[in-house]
Amino acid sequence: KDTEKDINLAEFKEEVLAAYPKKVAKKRGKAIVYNDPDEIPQIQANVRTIPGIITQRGCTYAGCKGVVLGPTRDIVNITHGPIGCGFYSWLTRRNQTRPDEQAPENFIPYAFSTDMQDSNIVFGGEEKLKQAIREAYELFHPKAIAIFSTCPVGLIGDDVHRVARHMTEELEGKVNIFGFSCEGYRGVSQSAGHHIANNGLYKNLIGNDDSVDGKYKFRINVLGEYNIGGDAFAIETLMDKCGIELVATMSGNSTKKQFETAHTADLSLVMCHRSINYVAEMLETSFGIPWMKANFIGAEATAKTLRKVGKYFGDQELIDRIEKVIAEEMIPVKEAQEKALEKTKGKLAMLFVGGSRAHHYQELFNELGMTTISAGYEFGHRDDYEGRSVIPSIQIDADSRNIEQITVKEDATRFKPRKTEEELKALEKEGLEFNGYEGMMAEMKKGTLVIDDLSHYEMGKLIEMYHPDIFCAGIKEKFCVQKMGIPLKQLHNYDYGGPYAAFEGAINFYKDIEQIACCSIWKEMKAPWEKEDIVEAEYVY
Ligand code: ICE
Repeated sequence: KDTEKDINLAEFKEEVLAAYPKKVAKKRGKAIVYNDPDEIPQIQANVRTIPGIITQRGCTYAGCKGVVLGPTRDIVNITHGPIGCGFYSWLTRRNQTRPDEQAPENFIPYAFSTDMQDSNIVFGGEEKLKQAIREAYELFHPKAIAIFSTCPVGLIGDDVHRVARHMTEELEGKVNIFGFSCEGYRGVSQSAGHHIANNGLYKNLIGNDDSVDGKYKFRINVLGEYNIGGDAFAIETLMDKCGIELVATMSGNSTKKQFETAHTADLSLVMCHRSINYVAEMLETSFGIPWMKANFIGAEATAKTLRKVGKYFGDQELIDRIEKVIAEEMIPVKEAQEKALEKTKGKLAMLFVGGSRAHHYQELFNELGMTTISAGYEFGHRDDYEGRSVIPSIQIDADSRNIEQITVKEDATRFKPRKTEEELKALEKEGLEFNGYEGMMAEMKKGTLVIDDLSHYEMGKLIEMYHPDIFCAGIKEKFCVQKMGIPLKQLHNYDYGGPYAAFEGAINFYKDIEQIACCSIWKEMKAPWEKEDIVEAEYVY
Protein backbone atom coordinates (compact mmCIF):
# COMPACT_ATOMS: atom_id res chain seq x y z
CA LYS A 1 0.00 0.00 0.00
CA ASP A 2 1.44 3.36 -0.97
CA THR A 3 0.37 6.10 1.44
CA GLU A 4 0.40 8.95 -1.01
CA LYS A 5 -1.20 7.13 -3.93
CA ASP A 6 -3.82 4.86 -2.43
CA ILE A 7 -5.06 6.79 0.55
CA ASN A 8 -7.52 9.52 -0.12
CA LEU A 9 -8.43 10.79 3.30
CA ALA A 10 -10.40 13.64 1.79
CA GLU A 11 -13.32 11.30 1.14
CA PHE A 12 -13.77 10.39 4.77
CA LYS A 13 -15.49 13.38 6.24
CA GLU A 14 -18.22 13.66 3.67
CA GLU A 15 -18.93 9.97 3.68
CA VAL A 16 -19.12 9.62 7.43
CA LEU A 17 -21.23 12.70 8.01
CA ALA A 18 -23.73 11.63 5.37
CA ALA A 19 -25.00 8.88 7.67
CA TYR A 20 -25.84 11.25 10.55
CA PRO A 21 -29.01 13.32 11.02
CA LYS A 22 -28.40 16.91 9.93
CA LYS A 23 -27.94 18.41 13.41
CA VAL A 24 -25.59 15.63 14.49
CA ALA A 25 -23.60 15.94 11.26
CA LYS A 26 -23.14 19.65 11.90
CA LYS A 27 -21.82 19.03 15.39
CA ARG A 28 -19.57 16.10 14.49
CA GLY A 29 -18.28 18.00 11.49
CA LYS A 30 -16.55 20.47 13.79
CA ALA A 31 -14.67 17.65 15.50
CA ILE A 32 -13.33 16.14 12.27
CA VAL A 33 -10.64 18.27 10.66
CA TYR A 34 -7.87 17.96 8.11
CA ASN A 35 -4.57 18.98 9.56
CA ASP A 36 -2.27 21.71 8.37
CA PRO A 37 0.79 22.15 10.57
CA ASP A 38 1.57 25.53 9.03
CA GLU A 39 -1.83 26.97 9.67
CA ILE A 40 -3.33 25.00 12.53
CA PRO A 41 -7.07 24.59 12.04
CA GLN A 42 -9.56 25.01 14.87
CA ILE A 43 -11.06 21.83 16.27
CA GLN A 44 -14.05 21.30 18.53
CA ALA A 45 -13.01 19.53 21.73
CA ASN A 46 -14.07 18.97 25.34
CA VAL A 47 -17.77 19.25 24.60
CA ARG A 48 -20.58 16.87 25.51
CA THR A 49 -20.82 13.69 23.49
CA ILE A 50 -24.07 13.64 21.52
CA PRO A 51 -26.50 11.27 23.27
CA GLY A 52 -26.93 8.05 21.31
CA ILE A 53 -23.40 8.05 19.95
CA ILE A 54 -21.09 5.37 21.25
CA THR A 55 -18.07 7.21 22.61
CA GLN A 56 -14.67 5.96 23.79
CA ARG A 57 -14.81 8.26 26.77
CA GLY A 58 -14.85 7.51 30.49
CA CYS A 59 -16.26 9.47 33.41
CA THR A 60 -15.09 12.14 35.82
CA TYR A 61 -14.75 9.62 38.66
CA ALA A 62 -12.40 7.56 36.46
CA GLY A 63 -10.24 10.62 35.82
CA CYS A 64 -9.96 11.46 39.51
CA LYS A 65 -9.83 8.13 41.30
CA GLY A 66 -8.45 5.91 38.59
CA VAL A 67 -6.04 8.18 36.81
CA VAL A 68 -4.57 10.70 39.20
CA LEU A 69 -4.88 9.23 42.71
CA GLY A 70 -4.98 5.56 41.77
CA PRO A 71 -1.23 4.99 41.27
CA THR A 72 -0.27 6.19 44.78
CA ARG A 73 0.46 3.23 47.02
CA ASP A 74 0.19 4.49 50.59
CA ILE A 75 -3.15 6.29 50.43
CA VAL A 76 -6.31 4.23 50.98
CA ASN A 77 -8.66 5.22 48.16
CA ILE A 78 -12.28 4.53 49.12
CA THR A 79 -14.91 4.63 46.42
CA HIS A 80 -18.20 5.81 47.87
CA GLY A 81 -20.70 4.20 45.55
CA PRO A 82 -22.05 0.98 44.08
CA ILE A 83 -19.46 -1.77 43.85
CA GLY A 84 -19.13 -1.62 40.05
CA CYS A 85 -17.41 1.77 40.09
CA GLY A 86 -14.72 0.52 42.45
CA PHE A 87 -14.41 -2.84 40.77
CA TYR A 88 -14.02 -1.63 37.19
CA SER A 89 -11.42 0.95 38.17
CA TRP A 90 -9.41 -1.68 40.02
CA LEU A 91 -6.01 -2.60 38.48
CA THR A 92 -7.13 -2.55 34.83
CA ARG A 93 -4.84 0.36 34.02
CA ARG A 94 -1.78 -1.68 35.02
CA ASN A 95 -0.20 1.14 37.02
CA GLN A 96 2.62 -0.47 38.93
CA THR A 97 4.37 0.28 42.19
CA ARG A 98 7.36 -0.82 44.23
CA PRO A 99 7.10 -0.52 48.01
CA ASP A 100 10.30 0.71 49.68
CA GLU A 101 11.55 1.95 53.05
CA GLN A 102 9.87 5.30 52.65
CA ALA A 103 6.50 3.64 52.18
CA PRO A 104 6.37 -0.12 52.71
CA GLU A 105 2.59 -0.11 52.39
CA ASN A 106 0.92 -1.03 49.13
CA PHE A 107 -2.84 -0.55 48.93
CA ILE A 108 -3.01 -0.70 45.14
CA PRO A 109 -4.05 -4.37 45.04
CA TYR A 110 -7.10 -3.58 47.21
CA ALA A 111 -10.46 -2.32 45.96
CA PHE A 112 -11.96 -0.26 48.80
CA SER A 113 -15.64 0.57 48.35
CA THR A 114 -18.71 1.32 50.45
CA ASP A 115 -20.69 -1.01 48.18
CA MET A 116 -23.83 1.15 48.33
CA GLN A 117 -27.17 -0.66 48.28
CA ASP A 118 -30.72 0.46 47.49
CA SER A 119 -31.35 1.31 51.15
CA ASN A 120 -28.33 3.64 51.19
CA ILE A 121 -29.72 5.43 48.18
CA VAL A 122 -33.04 5.88 49.95
CA PHE A 123 -31.80 6.73 53.46
CA GLY A 124 -28.36 8.15 52.68
CA GLY A 125 -24.93 6.53 52.70
CA GLU A 126 -22.88 8.79 54.95
CA GLU A 127 -23.01 6.43 57.94
CA LYS A 128 -21.83 3.56 55.80
CA LEU A 129 -18.96 5.70 54.56
CA LYS A 130 -17.95 6.57 58.13
CA GLN A 131 -17.97 2.91 59.00
CA ALA A 132 -15.81 2.12 55.96
CA ILE A 133 -13.26 4.72 57.05
CA ARG A 134 -13.22 3.30 60.58
CA GLU A 135 -12.63 -0.19 59.23
CA ALA A 136 -9.90 0.95 56.85
CA TYR A 137 -8.19 2.79 59.69
CA GLU A 138 -8.36 -0.13 62.11
CA LEU A 139 -7.14 -2.65 59.57
CA PHE A 140 -4.40 -0.71 57.82
CA HIS A 141 -3.51 2.42 59.82
CA PRO A 142 -2.81 4.35 56.63
CA LYS A 143 -1.23 7.82 56.52
CA ALA A 144 -4.06 9.14 54.40
CA ILE A 145 -7.54 8.18 53.26
CA ALA A 146 -9.14 9.63 50.15
CA ILE A 147 -12.86 9.35 49.39
CA PHE A 148 -14.23 9.43 45.87
CA SER A 149 -17.81 10.30 44.97
CA THR A 150 -19.67 8.39 42.29
CA CYS A 151 -22.83 9.49 40.44
CA PRO A 152 -25.46 8.29 42.97
CA VAL A 153 -23.61 9.99 45.82
CA GLY A 154 -24.05 13.34 44.13
CA LEU A 155 -27.63 12.62 43.20
CA ILE A 156 -28.75 11.79 46.75
CA GLY A 157 -26.63 14.54 48.30
CA ASP A 158 -24.20 12.62 50.52
CA ASP A 159 -21.46 15.06 51.52
CA VAL A 160 -18.08 13.31 51.41
CA HIS A 161 -16.30 16.43 52.67
CA ARG A 162 -18.47 16.58 55.77
CA VAL A 163 -17.73 12.91 56.43
CA ALA A 164 -14.00 13.55 55.93
CA ARG A 165 -14.07 16.35 58.51
CA HIS A 166 -16.13 14.27 60.96
CA MET A 167 -13.79 11.28 60.70
CA THR A 168 -10.65 13.40 60.99
CA GLU A 169 -12.03 14.61 64.30
CA GLU A 170 -13.13 11.17 65.45
CA LEU A 171 -9.70 9.73 64.66
CA GLU A 172 -8.08 12.72 66.39
CA GLY A 173 -6.24 13.89 63.28
CA LYS A 174 -4.08 10.77 63.18
CA VAL A 175 -4.82 10.33 59.53
CA ASN A 176 -5.22 12.85 56.72
CA ILE A 177 -8.74 12.28 55.34
CA PHE A 178 -10.06 14.18 52.35
CA GLY A 179 -12.86 13.80 49.81
CA PHE A 180 -13.34 14.46 46.11
CA SER A 181 -16.59 15.61 44.50
CA CYS A 182 -15.77 13.70 41.35
CA GLU A 183 -19.21 12.29 40.52
CA GLY A 184 -19.07 10.66 37.11
CA TYR A 185 -21.42 13.16 35.52
CA ARG A 186 -19.58 16.24 36.77
CA GLY A 187 -17.83 16.87 33.48
CA VAL A 188 -18.12 15.73 29.90
CA SER A 189 -15.33 13.16 30.34
CA GLN A 190 -12.41 12.05 32.53
CA SER A 191 -10.85 15.45 32.04
CA ALA A 192 -12.94 17.15 34.73
CA GLY A 193 -11.82 14.43 37.13
CA HIS A 194 -8.17 15.28 36.52
CA HIS A 195 -8.87 18.89 37.39
CA ILE A 196 -10.76 17.96 40.57
CA ALA A 197 -7.95 15.59 41.58
CA ASN A 198 -5.30 18.25 40.94
CA ASN A 199 -7.18 20.71 43.14
CA GLY A 200 -7.47 18.11 45.90
CA LEU A 201 -3.78 17.19 45.80
CA TYR A 202 -2.89 20.81 46.04
CA LYS A 203 -5.25 21.60 48.90
CA ASN A 204 -4.60 18.52 50.98
CA LEU A 205 -1.04 17.35 50.31
CA ILE A 206 1.29 19.53 48.26
CA GLY A 207 3.42 21.80 50.37
CA ASN A 208 2.79 19.99 53.70
CA ASP A 209 6.37 18.83 54.23
CA ASP A 210 9.43 21.02 53.64
CA SER A 211 12.02 18.33 54.37
CA VAL A 212 14.72 17.72 51.79
CA ASP A 213 16.87 14.62 52.07
CA GLY A 214 18.40 15.11 48.67
CA LYS A 215 20.58 12.47 47.08
CA TYR A 216 21.51 14.68 44.13
CA LYS A 217 21.89 18.39 43.60
CA PHE A 218 19.48 18.57 40.69
CA ARG A 219 15.95 17.99 41.86
CA ILE A 220 12.93 17.77 39.60
CA ASN A 221 9.32 16.58 39.52
CA VAL A 222 7.92 14.53 36.67
CA LEU A 223 4.24 15.36 36.40
CA GLY A 224 1.67 13.39 34.42
CA GLU A 225 3.51 10.06 34.42
CA TYR A 226 1.50 7.17 35.85
CA ASN A 227 3.80 4.17 35.69
CA ILE A 228 1.70 2.16 33.29
CA GLY A 229 3.54 -1.08 32.56
CA GLY A 230 6.52 0.25 34.53
CA ASP A 231 7.12 3.48 32.57
CA ALA A 232 7.97 5.46 35.68
CA PHE A 233 10.47 2.77 36.75
CA ALA A 234 12.26 3.23 33.40
CA ILE A 235 12.34 6.99 33.93
CA GLU A 236 13.56 6.61 37.53
CA THR A 237 16.45 4.41 36.40
CA LEU A 238 17.38 6.86 33.67
CA MET A 239 17.30 9.86 36.00
CA ASP A 240 19.46 8.02 38.46
CA LYS A 241 22.06 7.35 35.76
CA CYS A 242 22.10 11.06 34.93
CA GLY A 243 22.40 12.10 38.58
CA ILE A 244 19.01 13.82 38.71
CA GLU A 245 16.71 13.37 41.67
CA LEU A 246 13.03 12.72 41.20
CA VAL A 247 11.36 14.49 44.10
CA ALA A 248 7.86 13.56 42.99
CA THR A 249 6.41 11.61 40.14
CA MET A 250 2.75 12.39 39.81
CA SER A 251 1.58 9.92 40.39
CA GLY A 252 3.31 6.80 39.07
CA ASN A 253 4.96 4.77 41.86
CA SER A 254 4.31 7.70 44.18
CA THR A 255 3.83 8.09 47.89
CA LYS A 256 2.05 10.62 50.05
CA LYS A 257 5.40 12.07 51.00
CA GLN A 258 6.27 12.72 47.36
CA PHE A 259 3.18 14.90 46.96
CA GLU A 260 3.91 16.66 50.23
CA THR A 261 7.49 17.55 49.26
CA ALA A 262 6.93 18.24 45.53
CA HIS A 263 7.21 21.97 46.19
CA THR A 264 10.88 21.59 47.15
CA ALA A 265 11.95 20.67 43.59
CA ASP A 266 13.63 23.12 41.24
CA LEU A 267 11.82 22.23 38.04
CA SER A 268 8.70 20.38 36.93
CA LEU A 269 8.66 18.33 33.76
CA VAL A 270 5.17 17.78 32.41
CA MET A 271 4.62 14.51 30.56
CA CYS A 272 0.85 14.32 30.25
CA HIS A 273 -0.15 17.93 30.01
CA ARG A 274 -3.86 17.17 29.94
CA SER A 275 -4.14 15.47 33.29
CA ILE A 276 -1.75 17.50 35.43
CA ASN A 277 -1.28 20.97 33.92
CA TYR A 278 -3.24 22.41 36.83
CA VAL A 279 -0.74 21.17 39.42
CA ALA A 280 2.12 22.37 37.21
CA GLU A 281 0.59 25.84 37.21
CA MET A 282 -0.07 25.80 40.94
CA LEU A 283 3.49 24.75 41.71
CA GLU A 284 4.66 27.63 39.59
CA THR A 285 2.38 30.37 40.90
CA SER A 286 2.61 29.31 44.54
CA PHE A 287 6.13 28.04 44.87
CA GLY A 288 7.97 29.55 41.91
CA ILE A 289 8.81 26.24 40.23
CA PRO A 290 8.87 26.65 36.43
CA TRP A 291 7.52 23.87 34.25
CA MET A 292 8.51 22.59 30.84
CA LYS A 293 6.75 20.12 28.58
CA ALA A 294 8.64 16.86 28.37
CA ASN A 295 8.25 13.59 26.55
CA PHE A 296 9.83 10.27 27.42
CA ILE A 297 7.94 8.38 24.73
CA GLY A 298 10.40 7.79 21.89
CA ALA A 299 14.19 7.57 22.07
CA GLU A 300 14.77 10.90 20.33
CA ALA A 301 12.15 12.59 22.47
CA THR A 302 13.77 11.19 25.61
CA ALA A 303 17.18 12.51 24.56
CA LYS A 304 15.66 15.90 23.81
CA THR A 305 13.97 16.02 27.21
CA LEU A 306 17.19 15.14 29.06
CA ARG A 307 19.08 17.84 27.18
CA LYS A 308 16.44 20.38 28.16
CA VAL A 309 16.98 19.51 31.83
CA GLY A 310 20.74 19.87 31.37
CA LYS A 311 20.27 23.27 29.81
CA TYR A 312 17.91 24.41 32.54
CA PHE A 313 20.40 23.69 35.31
CA GLY A 314 23.30 24.89 33.14
CA ASP A 315 25.81 22.71 34.98
CA GLN A 316 28.58 21.45 32.70
CA GLU A 317 29.17 18.27 34.67
CA LEU A 318 25.48 17.41 34.43
CA ILE A 319 25.37 18.21 30.72
CA ASP A 320 28.39 15.94 30.07
CA ARG A 321 26.88 13.12 32.10
CA ILE A 322 23.59 13.41 30.21
CA GLU A 323 25.41 13.25 26.86
CA LYS A 324 27.31 10.19 28.00
CA VAL A 325 24.11 8.44 29.07
CA ILE A 326 22.39 9.30 25.77
CA ALA A 327 25.33 8.00 23.74
CA GLU A 328 25.39 4.72 25.69
CA GLU A 329 21.65 4.17 25.60
CA MET A 330 21.38 4.93 21.89
CA ILE A 331 23.56 1.96 20.90
CA PRO A 332 21.01 -0.79 21.67
CA VAL A 333 18.18 1.53 20.61
CA LYS A 334 19.63 1.94 17.12
CA GLU A 335 20.23 -1.77 16.82
CA ALA A 336 16.63 -2.63 17.72
CA GLN A 337 15.28 0.17 15.56
CA GLU A 338 17.16 -0.94 12.45
CA LYS A 339 15.96 -4.48 12.89
CA ALA A 340 12.32 -3.47 13.27
CA LEU A 341 12.46 -0.91 10.46
CA GLU A 342 13.04 -3.63 7.89
CA LYS A 343 9.46 -4.70 8.42
CA THR A 344 7.66 -1.68 9.80
CA LYS A 345 8.78 0.97 7.33
CA GLY A 346 5.96 2.51 5.31
CA LYS A 347 3.16 1.04 7.41
CA LEU A 348 0.19 3.11 8.51
CA ALA A 349 -1.08 3.76 12.01
CA MET A 350 -4.16 5.28 13.61
CA LEU A 351 -4.20 6.41 17.23
CA PHE A 352 -7.27 7.25 19.27
CA VAL A 353 -6.38 7.45 22.95
CA GLY A 354 -7.07 9.63 25.97
CA GLY A 355 -5.61 13.08 26.19
CA SER A 356 -1.90 12.79 25.41
CA ARG A 357 -0.83 9.41 24.15
CA ALA A 358 -2.43 9.82 20.73
CA HIS A 359 0.18 12.55 20.33
CA HIS A 360 3.18 11.15 22.22
CA TYR A 361 3.15 7.75 20.58
CA GLN A 362 3.43 9.24 17.12
CA GLU A 363 7.10 9.78 18.04
CA LEU A 364 7.63 6.05 18.38
CA PHE A 365 5.79 5.32 15.15
CA ASN A 366 7.97 7.88 13.37
CA GLU A 367 11.02 6.06 14.67
CA LEU A 368 9.57 2.90 13.12
CA GLY A 369 9.18 4.64 9.76
CA MET A 370 5.39 4.49 10.10
CA THR A 371 2.95 7.27 9.30
CA THR A 372 0.06 8.23 11.53
CA ILE A 373 -2.69 9.04 9.05
CA SER A 374 -5.38 9.69 11.62
CA ALA A 375 -5.38 10.48 15.31
CA GLY A 376 -7.46 12.04 18.03
CA TYR A 377 -8.06 12.32 21.75
CA GLU A 378 -11.02 11.10 23.71
CA PHE A 379 -11.12 14.09 26.02
CA GLY A 380 -8.28 16.45 25.09
CA HIS A 381 -9.01 20.16 25.09
CA ARG A 382 -8.27 22.51 22.24
CA ASP A 383 -4.83 23.33 23.61
CA ASP A 384 -3.86 19.66 23.44
CA TYR A 385 -4.55 19.75 19.71
CA GLU A 386 -3.71 23.27 18.68
CA GLY A 387 -0.98 23.99 21.20
CA ARG A 388 -1.04 25.93 24.39
CA SER A 389 1.14 28.57 22.84
CA VAL A 390 -1.58 29.20 20.22
CA ILE A 391 -4.68 29.50 22.41
CA PRO A 392 -5.02 32.09 25.16
CA SER A 393 -5.24 30.36 28.52
CA ILE A 394 -8.62 31.90 29.32
CA GLN A 395 -10.09 29.86 26.50
CA ILE A 396 -8.42 26.68 27.63
CA ASP A 397 -10.77 26.10 30.50
CA ALA A 398 -13.89 27.69 29.12
CA ASP A 399 -15.50 24.27 29.02
CA SER A 400 -14.71 23.38 32.63
CA ARG A 401 -16.26 26.44 34.16
CA ASN A 402 -17.98 24.60 36.98
CA ILE A 403 -14.71 23.41 38.45
CA GLU A 404 -12.93 25.49 41.02
CA GLN A 405 -9.91 27.38 39.68
CA ILE A 406 -7.19 27.54 42.30
CA THR A 407 -3.87 29.15 41.65
CA VAL A 408 -2.19 30.31 44.83
CA LYS A 409 -1.90 28.86 48.30
CA GLU A 410 -1.83 31.60 50.88
CA ASP A 411 1.21 30.65 52.90
CA ALA A 412 3.18 29.58 49.84
CA THR A 413 4.85 32.93 49.45
CA ARG A 414 7.52 31.72 51.88
CA PHE A 415 9.19 30.18 48.84
CA LYS A 416 11.34 32.14 46.45
CA PRO A 417 11.14 31.62 42.69
CA ARG A 418 13.83 29.17 41.55
CA LYS A 419 14.99 31.42 38.76
CA THR A 420 14.59 35.15 38.21
CA GLU A 421 12.57 36.40 35.27
CA GLU A 422 15.75 37.49 33.51
CA GLU A 423 17.27 34.05 33.93
CA LEU A 424 14.17 32.43 32.49
CA LYS A 425 14.13 34.85 29.57
CA ALA A 426 17.78 34.09 28.84
CA LEU A 427 16.97 30.36 28.83
CA GLU A 428 14.04 30.96 26.51
CA LYS A 429 16.42 32.66 24.09
CA GLU A 430 18.50 29.52 24.15
CA GLY A 431 15.48 27.53 23.01
CA LEU A 432 13.76 26.36 26.22
CA GLU A 433 10.03 26.90 26.38
CA PHE A 434 8.33 27.43 29.73
CA ASN A 435 4.61 27.00 30.40
CA GLY A 436 4.01 26.34 26.74
CA TYR A 437 3.12 23.32 24.75
CA GLU A 438 2.99 22.47 21.09
CA GLY A 439 -0.09 20.39 20.50
CA MET A 440 -0.65 17.29 18.43
CA MET A 441 -1.44 19.11 15.20
CA ALA A 442 1.89 20.91 14.88
CA GLU A 443 3.57 17.54 14.58
CA MET A 444 1.20 15.76 12.23
CA LYS A 445 1.49 15.78 8.46
CA LYS A 446 -0.56 18.01 6.23
CA GLY A 447 -3.85 16.44 5.18
CA THR A 448 -3.94 13.86 7.96
CA LEU A 449 -7.26 13.37 9.73
CA VAL A 450 -7.66 14.67 13.26
CA ILE A 451 -10.85 13.55 15.00
CA ASP A 452 -11.95 14.42 18.50
CA ASP A 453 -14.07 12.03 20.58
CA LEU A 454 -14.18 9.44 17.80
CA SER A 455 -17.46 7.54 17.70
CA HIS A 456 -17.74 3.81 17.24
CA TYR A 457 -19.36 4.32 13.86
CA GLU A 458 -16.56 6.60 12.69
CA MET A 459 -14.00 4.08 13.87
CA GLY A 460 -15.60 1.37 11.77
CA LYS A 461 -15.62 3.66 8.75
CA LEU A 462 -11.96 4.56 9.19
CA ILE A 463 -11.00 0.91 9.18
CA GLU A 464 -13.27 -0.04 6.34
CA MET A 465 -12.02 2.77 4.13
CA TYR A 466 -8.30 2.85 4.93
CA HIS A 467 -7.21 -0.51 6.42
CA PRO A 468 -4.45 0.80 8.67
CA ASP A 469 -1.70 -1.66 9.60
CA ILE A 470 -2.27 -0.95 13.26
CA PHE A 471 -5.00 0.74 15.28
CA CYS A 472 -4.18 2.00 18.78
CA ALA A 473 -6.99 2.46 21.28
CA GLY A 474 -8.35 0.63 24.33
CA ILE A 475 -10.18 -2.46 25.51
CA LYS A 476 -13.59 -1.18 24.39
CA GLU A 477 -12.36 -1.01 20.80
CA LYS A 478 -9.91 -3.90 20.76
CA PHE A 479 -12.02 -6.85 19.77
CA CYS A 480 -14.29 -4.98 17.35
CA VAL A 481 -11.23 -3.78 15.46
CA GLN A 482 -9.51 -7.16 15.51
CA LYS A 483 -12.62 -8.82 14.14
CA MET A 484 -12.24 -6.49 11.18
CA GLY A 485 -8.80 -7.96 10.58
CA ILE A 486 -6.72 -5.09 11.92
CA PRO A 487 -4.38 -5.55 14.90
CA LEU A 488 -5.10 -3.31 17.87
CA LYS A 489 -2.51 -2.24 20.40
CA GLN A 490 -3.91 -0.96 23.65
CA LEU A 491 -2.15 2.25 24.54
CA HIS A 492 -3.99 2.74 27.82
CA ASN A 493 -2.60 -0.29 29.61
CA TYR A 494 -0.19 -1.67 26.93
CA ASP A 495 -2.03 -5.02 26.86
CA TYR A 496 0.56 -7.17 28.66
CA GLY A 497 3.60 -5.13 27.60
CA GLY A 498 5.75 -2.21 28.62
CA PRO A 499 7.53 -0.26 29.78
CA TYR A 500 7.47 1.88 26.65
CA ALA A 501 8.98 5.03 28.15
CA ALA A 502 12.60 6.15 27.89
CA PHE A 503 15.27 4.32 25.86
CA GLU A 504 14.53 0.94 27.39
CA GLY A 505 10.85 1.40 26.58
CA ALA A 506 11.49 2.39 22.97
CA ILE A 507 13.27 -0.92 22.39
CA ASN A 508 10.31 -2.82 23.83
CA PHE A 509 7.91 -0.88 21.64
CA TYR A 510 9.85 -1.49 18.43
CA LYS A 511 9.81 -5.22 19.08
CA ASP A 512 6.15 -5.37 20.04
CA ILE A 513 4.93 -3.32 17.08
CA GLU A 514 7.02 -5.30 14.64
CA GLN A 515 5.37 -8.45 15.93
CA ILE A 516 1.86 -7.07 15.98
CA ALA A 517 1.69 -5.01 12.80
CA CYS A 518 3.80 -7.24 10.57
CA CYS A 519 2.22 -10.56 11.40
CA SER A 520 0.65 -12.57 8.59
CA ILE A 521 -2.11 -13.99 10.80
CA TRP A 522 -4.28 -10.95 10.04
CA LYS A 523 -4.62 -12.14 6.47
CA GLU A 524 -6.33 -15.28 7.74
CA MET A 525 -9.43 -13.58 9.03
CA LYS A 526 -11.82 -15.55 6.92
CA ALA A 527 -12.69 -19.00 8.25
CA PRO A 528 -12.16 -21.82 5.71
CA TRP A 529 -15.92 -22.27 5.22
CA GLU A 530 -16.26 -18.61 4.32
CA LYS A 531 -13.67 -18.96 1.56
CA GLU A 532 -14.73 -22.28 0.02
CA ASP A 533 -18.05 -23.93 -0.73
CA ILE A 534 -17.03 -27.26 0.72
CA VAL A 535 -14.57 -27.79 3.47
CA GLU A 536 -13.08 -31.23 3.67
CA ALA A 537 -11.46 -32.49 6.78
CA GLU A 538 -9.72 -35.71 7.48
CA TYR A 539 -9.98 -37.23 10.91
CA VAL A 540 -7.05 -39.08 12.32
CA TYR A 541 -7.93 -41.77 14.83
FE1 ICE B 1 -2.72 11.52 30.51
MO1 ICE B 1 -6.19 5.71 29.57
FE2 ICE B 1 -2.70 9.08 31.05
FE3 ICE B 1 -3.48 9.87 28.83
FE4 ICE B 1 -4.86 10.30 30.88
FE5 ICE B 1 -6.14 8.21 30.51
FE6 ICE B 1 -4.10 6.84 30.68
FE7 ICE B 1 -4.77 7.76 28.48
C1 ICE B 1 -4.29 8.63 30.12
S1 ICE B 1 -3.37 10.63 32.37
S2 ICE B 1 -5.93 6.40 31.69
S3 ICE B 1 -1.47 9.95 29.56
S4 ICE B 1 -6.90 9.88 31.53
S5 ICE B 1 -3.99 5.79 28.88
S6 ICE B 1 -4.48 11.73 29.32
S7 ICE B 1 -6.95 7.63 28.56
S8 ICE B 1 -3.83 9.02 26.88
